[in-house]
Amino acid sequence: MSDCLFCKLASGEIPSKQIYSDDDVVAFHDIHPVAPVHFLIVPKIHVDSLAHTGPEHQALLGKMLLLAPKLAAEQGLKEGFRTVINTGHGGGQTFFHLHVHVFGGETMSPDLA
Ligand code: DGP
Repeated sequence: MSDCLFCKLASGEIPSKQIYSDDDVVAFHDIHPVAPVHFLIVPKIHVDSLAHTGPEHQALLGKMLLLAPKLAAEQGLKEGFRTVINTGHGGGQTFFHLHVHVFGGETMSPDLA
């Protein structure tokens, strides 16, 4: 996906404030944070969205979710954090490369909206 912004962010072709990288996954701070700490966990392979995953992505999805509490703790989110995966236009997704939002640093409303 040569024209995918998140592929370029994940490969480092476009710079970001990166906090984690391994062979499969990268995490970097969101450019438009909605909380004092807001980062994204992104696969290095291109997958459009959560709705485009299948059994072949089980290990990757597990790795992404297991990274959320680890990186949240490293970012100082001692009191908790929120994870969001926007999926599709109806789910508020604006960049069609799978990513997990992790944010916190202030008391979050229990409301999902
Ligand atoms: P979503 O709506 O779930 O597709 O979220 C996309 C997020 O991506 C949005 O919160 C802003 C973030 N974002 C967009 N462009 C960039 C960028 O160039 N760098 C970084 N770090 N984040 C970006």
